[in-house]
Amino acid sequence: MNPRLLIALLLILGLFSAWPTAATPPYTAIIIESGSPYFVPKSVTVSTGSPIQWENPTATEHTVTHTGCLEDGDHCAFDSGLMLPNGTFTLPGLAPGRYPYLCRIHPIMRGVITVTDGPQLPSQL
Ligand SMILES: [Cu+2]
Repeated sequence: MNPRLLIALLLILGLFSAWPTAATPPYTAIIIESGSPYFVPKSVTVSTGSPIQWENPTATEHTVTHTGCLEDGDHCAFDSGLMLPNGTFTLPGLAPGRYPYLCRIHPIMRGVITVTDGPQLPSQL
């Protein structure tokens, strides 16, 4: 093989393997843990319309419930219902705003989602 062609191929392969989006899931992942801080990361910032997925690798059932769901009226932005062990809950996206949430079963488990109305800045990644 032509050595220049070989070098070009290797460069192209290197570029693709280093492409940051290739191995990144198309959503922000939050892992549930049995100990503090329970939601990892506890605080996330995403741009509007960007999906978020919670994963429950614990041996216990949990919920991901917007605090607005605990009040009267229609301030409930999201409520996972019971998340079984190894279950996941995915939100397709949220309107801009700040969304504190908790686990209905263990209210000590709390996190917060901040949704911005623009593209995510590198400093927030
Ligand atoms: Cu819980």
